Amino acid sequence: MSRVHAPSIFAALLLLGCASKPPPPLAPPPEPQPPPVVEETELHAGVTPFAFDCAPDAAEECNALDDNCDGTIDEGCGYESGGVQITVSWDTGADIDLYVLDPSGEQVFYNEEARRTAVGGFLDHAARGQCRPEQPITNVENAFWPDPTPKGDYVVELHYFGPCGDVIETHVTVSVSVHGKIAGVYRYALQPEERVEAVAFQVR
Ligand SMILES: [Ca+2]
Ligand SMILES: [Ca+2]
Repeated sequence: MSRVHAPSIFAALLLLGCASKPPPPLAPPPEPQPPPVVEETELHAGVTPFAFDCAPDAAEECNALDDNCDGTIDEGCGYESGGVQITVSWDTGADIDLYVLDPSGEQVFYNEEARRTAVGGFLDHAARGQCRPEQPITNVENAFWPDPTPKGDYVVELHYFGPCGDVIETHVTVSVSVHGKIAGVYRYALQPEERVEAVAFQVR
């Protein structure tokens, strides 16, 4: 005569209970979000949109331009892109600094304690022109924000910190990429010691 142990009956009942229980409803898939859009771009007097002519077969250079039209600025140069990427370059040995006020209300810039903001902004490449000629890529600064793109206001400020040699006007290029697309390319002739809110835009 076979014996049935109490734990076996318990296990069988448990299995039966599980089998008769309807599976929990699946969570609905997340609603697809519309891609972010850039609105209300404002340019400081003297800042001009630059119709840069990219080419898909071009080599990507470290120049604050999306040479190969893939929507990412300067990939391969050692700094990052993301939900938002803002890159500046300039054409002299001057020390030019990029400041960006972002939707958190904080500003990223070169200072070690100001390189990150609450919404993930990060100035990951600072440069000092010919003041630090030993530095790699001396005339590009780059900041990026992660995906999903933080929504809100961005203000791009440029500062001619020091000439590092000849005190001369410096032509600065600013490129903005949002969610993998170039949102704008701008140029401005920055004067020695000038500090200017060059470009402002909203991401919605
Ligand atoms: Ca590119
Ligand atoms: Ca480039």
